[in-house]
Amino acid sequence: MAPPETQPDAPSEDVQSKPISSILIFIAMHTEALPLVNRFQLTEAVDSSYPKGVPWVRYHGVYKNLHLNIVQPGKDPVLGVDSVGTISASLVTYASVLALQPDLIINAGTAGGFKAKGAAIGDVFLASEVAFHDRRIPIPVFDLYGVGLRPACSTCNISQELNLKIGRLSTGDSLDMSPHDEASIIANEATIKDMEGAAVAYVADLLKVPVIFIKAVTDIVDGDKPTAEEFLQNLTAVTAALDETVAKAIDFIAGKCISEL
Ligand code: FMC
Repeated sequence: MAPPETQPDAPSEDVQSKPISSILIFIAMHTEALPLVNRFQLTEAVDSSYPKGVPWVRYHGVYKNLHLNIVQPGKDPVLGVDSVGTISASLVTYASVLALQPDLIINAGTAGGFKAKGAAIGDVFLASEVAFHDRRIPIPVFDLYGVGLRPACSTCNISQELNLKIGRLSTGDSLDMSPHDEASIIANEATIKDMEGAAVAYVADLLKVPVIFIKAVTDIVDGDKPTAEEFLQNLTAVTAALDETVAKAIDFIAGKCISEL
């Protein structure tokens, strides 16, 4: 008789039902991370678990019995700006998961939102699924690989408790949106758009760690303001909303297991 069909990719029952004790929080920009670092009084790690010389930054501490690690890709060594985007996000997440073995990953950050799909400036979303919009490979099956659609860990209780909007997140390596990207984002049925989420999801899937995405809207992609201008204008205020929500989410998570999120 054939063995029963299993879902090898789903987290094991043990992981689902054991209290969460360690959370890895990946945040791309220092401005987004700083309020949380201060709120939880985290200290910067002098890290031997990362390769020597990388700009990656890790803050750590304990809050309500949870080991919290906020990791950032850090400043580009030549240009001195935050290393946003998918490549650094996946590298830092990969190295951090191997070193820290977290029970849960949270990717927190800002995002563009589509007003046609109900997003407004300052809204904080939980992503239901994530996908890429700039990996177009028009060959059967490779097309699906390029899109890389992955579900986030189920977060019905967090979204209810915190009253958060839910939507699909689409990721690409550009802040602006080309017509090609726009078509892919529409095909992805995305409500929000960022530059890291689907890359973090790829690593989380690879290493079998549940992941959730908390994204605050800094700019309206289908509005009439230039994205970069609107993003910079709203970054500080929206980061405060992100900080509040991530803090509430961590309070909610404390003492719970993955299946209770
Ligand atoms: N499109 C793509 N990314 C972003 C965005 C938008 N309209 N608004 N905010 C972001 C996020 C990205 O994930 C980056 O980390 C950063 O803010 C912009 O460089």
